[in-house]
Amino acid sequence: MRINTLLPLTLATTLITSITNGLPTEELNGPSSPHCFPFSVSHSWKLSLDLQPPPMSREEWWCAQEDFYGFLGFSMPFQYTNMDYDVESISQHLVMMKEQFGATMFRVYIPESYNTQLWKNILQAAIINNMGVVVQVAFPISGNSLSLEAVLESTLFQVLSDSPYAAIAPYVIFAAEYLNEPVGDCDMCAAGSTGNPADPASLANLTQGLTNFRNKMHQFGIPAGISEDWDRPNLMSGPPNADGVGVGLGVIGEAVAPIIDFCHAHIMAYYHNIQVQDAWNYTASQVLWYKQYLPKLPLLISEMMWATSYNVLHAGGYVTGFAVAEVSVQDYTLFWKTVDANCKYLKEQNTAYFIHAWREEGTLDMLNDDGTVVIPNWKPQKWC
Ligand SMILES: *[C@@H]1O[C@H](CO)[C@@H](O)[C@H](O)[C@H]1NC(C)=O
Ligand SMILES: CC(=O)N[C@H]1CO[C@H](CO)[C@@H](O)[C@@H]1O
Repeated sequence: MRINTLLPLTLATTLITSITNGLPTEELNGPSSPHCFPFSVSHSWKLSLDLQPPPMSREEWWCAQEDFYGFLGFSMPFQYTNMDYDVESISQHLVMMKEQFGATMFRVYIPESYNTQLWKNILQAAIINNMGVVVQVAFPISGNSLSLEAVLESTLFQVLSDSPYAAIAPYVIFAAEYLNEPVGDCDMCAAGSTGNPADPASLANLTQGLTNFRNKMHQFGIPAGISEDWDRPNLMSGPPNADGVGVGLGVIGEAVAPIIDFCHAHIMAYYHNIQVQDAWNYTASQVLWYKQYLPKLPLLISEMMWATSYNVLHAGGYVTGFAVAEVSVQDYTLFWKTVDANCKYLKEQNTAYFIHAWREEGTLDMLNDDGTVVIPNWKPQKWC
């Protein structure tokens, strides 16, 4: 535990006393400061329903980067659901994530509702449940009509600059992702291009759009970057080695690395023809790849998944046919429990993760159609 020297002396003294008195270990395995969001053990460290920002800087409010390891929560899709984003509905999901899994944050995935109300409702539900949020401006996938994406940005900027949520939002929003797999899905590929995201016009679109978005988010104090799979040899990563893993940064990786504040990585053994018993080795090796080639960027696994059965939308393995990866409830459970069992490794590597996904992604979902969850009675470790 790091004792924050900025703490009031009395509090620091109490802490030291508690440590020497031998507090239960769960108190020692907590955030580096007992007063920080969203992992605080202090009940007074809460987002305020009156929408007043906390009386401190954003930097003092959020937990230190060293606390961001292990399980954070779920990717929460807002896809296909223009009706399903009222505060009550979002909040019910958040309550389940918190109570059943111990989630402290959620990640907004593909918010397919193009209005300020969506952002306001997400913020309101997060405040009610005292959770941190990663937002994302992502749509369309695999298309280059970017008018909808522009609306997502402008509605978000409007809420951040001029709404009842403007002041508190940077204390709720941890980070902002520009698009979702923009390279893999070729979201910024120039109209009429060959569909190769490394083409000069397409790459210029990506770096320009990302730079503009990041500059704007910095006005609100919020870090920005992309959420992407860097295991794309010759694009994000360099030429492949004998195992097919890209070595070093590729042409797009080189261009993007200097203009992002974090690495939100998609580490997806599921899509790489890897069997479930080998999936952790791939995952752990990828974590090392990010640490080696992007050492200065905070690392968070924003997308990682397994499937409970064949999933026509997300085939996994060879996309042309059935998933090579074994898919069943048992495999899904084994995958996630193995990730959790390696919490100490994730701590050593200062790497946190979201489970992808909560809902709307077919057999990747934790939430079943009947409202139960695929892995009951399981709280993945936040502290280890
Ligand atoms: C993955 O497995 C190989 C072969 O057993 C081993 O040498 C390597 O250290 C493992 N990587 C990680 C990150 O665990
Ligand atoms: C959104 C965006 O920046 N689109 C540009 C992508 O690149 C093409 C070709 O250079 C431009 O015509 C688009 O305006």
